[in-house]
Amino acid sequence: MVNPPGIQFLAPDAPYCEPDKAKVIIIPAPLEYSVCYMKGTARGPEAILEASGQMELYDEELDCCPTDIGVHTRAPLDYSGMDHAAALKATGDAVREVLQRGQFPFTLGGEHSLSAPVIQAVHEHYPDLTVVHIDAHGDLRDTYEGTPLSHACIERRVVDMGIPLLEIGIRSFSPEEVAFMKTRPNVSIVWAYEIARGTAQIPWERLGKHTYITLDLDAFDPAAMPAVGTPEPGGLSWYQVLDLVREVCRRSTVVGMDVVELCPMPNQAHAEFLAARLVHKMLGYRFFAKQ
Ligand SMILES: [Mn+2]
Repeated sequence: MVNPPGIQFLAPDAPYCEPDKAKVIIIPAPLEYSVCYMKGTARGPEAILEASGQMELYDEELDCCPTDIGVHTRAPLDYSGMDHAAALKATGDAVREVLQRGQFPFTLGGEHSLSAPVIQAVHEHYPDLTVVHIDAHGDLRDTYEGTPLSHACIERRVVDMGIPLLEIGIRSFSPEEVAFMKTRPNVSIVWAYEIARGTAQIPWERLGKHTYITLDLDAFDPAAMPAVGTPEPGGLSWYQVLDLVREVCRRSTVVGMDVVELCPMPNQAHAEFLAARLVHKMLGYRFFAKQ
């Protein structure tokens, strides 16, 4: 690995681990190729890492410091000179390397298209994988703007891999996606309005032994998380998202996670702080909330 070291996730006095001793490897993936509306998600990982430096390490809900397990942030992936396909391959390879070393990959985006090669890499290690996709969008198009690699297609690629899919928080869905979803019993969708109205019946029985969580920050309501490329009204609250992640972690062994699509905005800081705290909470639930 020739990239210079980047910023570490968390405060300077956090108990960092050597790359080969850490349980978790944070992978900053500043990918930006197919974003269609607001640009700037390439700066997302760095903004999360910078905000994390201001964060307390104690989790009051779990009564522990989740990062005591050892969290190392590797150098950001360097996509310079790569086309989209090569950048996706490099991202998948980085995750593959982490898994081969027996560590837990947590990828920070960057645009959501990175999740397809990442999930492919995780699926190679865990063939019984289920994907939980928390997002405003279904991302189930076959192609978008002429490419199957788009952020709008990543869950379609997951279905192509034969992986069962549970989508939660969805509120922006195309007729093409509805038609597709209705033919696929392996795809379950929990709409945002069902969660907001308290009528959601989440089919947790769909989770297998191993689960991957991909979390697009536009799943949150734009009031809480305005710094995304395609904000949609009627999103989830902070505690609704936390409860979902905690429930997945209790019911299944989560073997990889990503948080994607932060698109930092000028003159505000709450979006990157939310994203940084979210990563911290997700690690806590993964490693300390197991029943
Ligand atoms: Mn989305």
